[in-house]
Amino acid sequence: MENILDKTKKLLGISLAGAAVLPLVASCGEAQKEQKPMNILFIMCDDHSYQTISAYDTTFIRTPNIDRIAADGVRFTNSFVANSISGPSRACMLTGKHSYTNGFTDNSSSFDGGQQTFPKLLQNQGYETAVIGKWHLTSEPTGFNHWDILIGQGDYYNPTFIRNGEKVQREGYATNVTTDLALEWLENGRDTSKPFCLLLHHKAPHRTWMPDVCDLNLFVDSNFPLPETFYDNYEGRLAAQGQKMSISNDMDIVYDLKMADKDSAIHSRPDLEEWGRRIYRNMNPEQKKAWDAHYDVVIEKFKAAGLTGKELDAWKYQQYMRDYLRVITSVDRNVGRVLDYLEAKGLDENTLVVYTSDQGFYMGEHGWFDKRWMYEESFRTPLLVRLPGGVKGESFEMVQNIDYAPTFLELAGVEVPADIHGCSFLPVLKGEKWEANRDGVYYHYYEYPDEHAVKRHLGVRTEQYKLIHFYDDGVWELYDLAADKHELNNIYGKPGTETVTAQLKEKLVKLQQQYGEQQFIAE
Ligand code: SGN
Ligand code: CA
Repeated sequence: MENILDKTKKLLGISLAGAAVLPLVASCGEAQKEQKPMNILFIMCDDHSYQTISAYDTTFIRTPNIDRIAADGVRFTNSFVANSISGPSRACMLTGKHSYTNGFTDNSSSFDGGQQTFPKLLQNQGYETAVIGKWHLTSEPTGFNHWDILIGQGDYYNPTFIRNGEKVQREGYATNVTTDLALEWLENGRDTSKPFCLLLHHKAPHRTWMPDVCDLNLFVDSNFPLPETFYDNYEGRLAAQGQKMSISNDMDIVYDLKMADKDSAIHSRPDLEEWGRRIYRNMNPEQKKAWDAHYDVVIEKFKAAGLTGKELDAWKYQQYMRDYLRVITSVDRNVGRVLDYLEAKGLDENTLVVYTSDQGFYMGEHGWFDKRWMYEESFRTPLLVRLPGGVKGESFEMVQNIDYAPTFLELAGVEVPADIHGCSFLPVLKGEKWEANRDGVYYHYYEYPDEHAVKRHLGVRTEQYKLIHFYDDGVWELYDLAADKHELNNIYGKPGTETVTAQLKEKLVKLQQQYGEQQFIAE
């Protein structure tokens, strides 16, 4: 992907081609009265990296359907999350508030559904609202006319959903089934006299990256180069030294990489191995047949090769990437089905379409899979937004997932409540100047101790710098993103950084005060 900071220099570089901005709020004037209200289609995947969307980066895969949203809308290059993990990220989006305020700080939390959310405010405005797919907030959804959600993380094959409180198991592959349910609701389920807001939230491509059977034979001959930082030694970064998300050391051969051979000759971590086999047992005979036809061949080759050391690392990386990209292929195909539906029904003319992920993901950078860190690959998240009549192009504004709620509200003509932390980026979509109400982007991750062993941290990012505080250990990190895009060189405490450090700490404290986070004021 191109250097973001080079691009940032071209700030405000949005193309104004086709920028006939529609009057969005039907409040005054004849023309506006005839304007149909805007629907909202909010598509989100789980763990989809911007590295694997060709509108961002063509290194790995082509995603022609997701790219349709970018081609007709805005690609946000500097799009960030507030807390890089599923439940917290979703809670930030629903409320427009940082984790400390919305109360959902890590995946063991339960969302307080009594609080203000954008679906509730849209409902009050006369919208028909629905959430279909992954929810992951423990408590039952509130503020939706219709909900049909996966249980917890959900399963890739034959998943059980909870439809308005009732469990229903559905045969098929999760991404297809979730899309079917969304199309069914759009076609027959909703009250067509009202504008709609549909949250279509896929489980894919979450671990363990299980492809649809029809995509198993894709990428078999592809060989992806290891990222430059694959063998990072984490020098100068204490927290990174203790993590457990390394492809070499923590990715399981059977559970993650599907080497569950029939004679059990391959052994892995017993608990994970058992989970891997259980997932397989959940498939129907037809699915198992297709699965075996593909993986049995890979398993035999893998056993015969007897790989160790760096050869084994490289094999794991290829296997991981192939499965991940197969899962993305299915996501892209299903995004295409939904966009086609909107076009066929003429709904594309008055539907805002958003494509995003609950956070970014590591494609082997620093040797990792997973997310959680404030480092770029997991702090950033894809964000493509198509506003009918809006501008097309790329925006370098630093937006965050707390901005989605106010954007949707402003679009719907709802006054944005003053307690929302985010800032509507609707002006950006309309090609207007954006006045964000923040001084840098604030981040706070809380989930420790837990799987992958990422220490709690908070920080601030500006266009050029990032300051991170691992507060339980009193450790600081500072990166100059212009000089060190891979964040390998922690310059905190180095001579010459005193002024910038003091400025960033001041910004951090200011942001904590602005967001009412009193808990961890930095020194
Ligand atoms: C599961 C995964 C983890 C992942 C978390 C959080 N393990 O616990 O690898 O980090 O979800 O992911 S697994 O063995 O169950 O796959 S999140 O995106 O839902 O927050
Ligand atoms: Ca996720």
